[in-house]
Amino acid sequence: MAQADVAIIMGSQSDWPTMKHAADTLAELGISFEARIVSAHRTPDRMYEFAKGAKAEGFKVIIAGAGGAAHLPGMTAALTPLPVFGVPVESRALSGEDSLLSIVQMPGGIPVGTLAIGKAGATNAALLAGAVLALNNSDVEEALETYRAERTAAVAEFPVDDTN
Ligand code: RP5
Repeated sequence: MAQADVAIIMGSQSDWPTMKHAADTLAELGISFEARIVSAHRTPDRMYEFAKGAKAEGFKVIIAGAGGAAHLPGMTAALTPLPVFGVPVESRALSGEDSLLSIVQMPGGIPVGTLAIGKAGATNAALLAGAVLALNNSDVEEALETYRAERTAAVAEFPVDDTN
């Protein structure tokens, strides 16, 4: 069984600077995770093995990030009953619009919960994973409440002049 509740998978090492935001957010919420590089087109056998075995390994949610012709989240979702959240990584050629459209346009029947391009998407994927886990875990529920309360408290009521 996996020691972690959430699997963060990504197509390439180059996705890590984006996907690290998901990892950091899960860590802040006290949620266990494991990050792996699993490419749909460079390591298809690894992808198949991972996705087929993810539930049996003990994972409860999968966060999948990929860029360009981003097949990884959809292919993974096709191979597992676990919820899959897709993060479009900002690509060099098309700034992530290609990634977004590749991930979000799943035909009806195999869902991928698709987030925003880049850092915001990676962060929110972790928060959504947390919301799923919180249904059966009061520690995560509390951590999510604290996360929101801290961000609410950090918003000043009035704007100030830029000091630069
Ligand atoms: C995708 O191709 C990866 O998810 C990555 O976003 C993109 C580019 O990969 P590299 O050429 O940087 O390895 O598979």
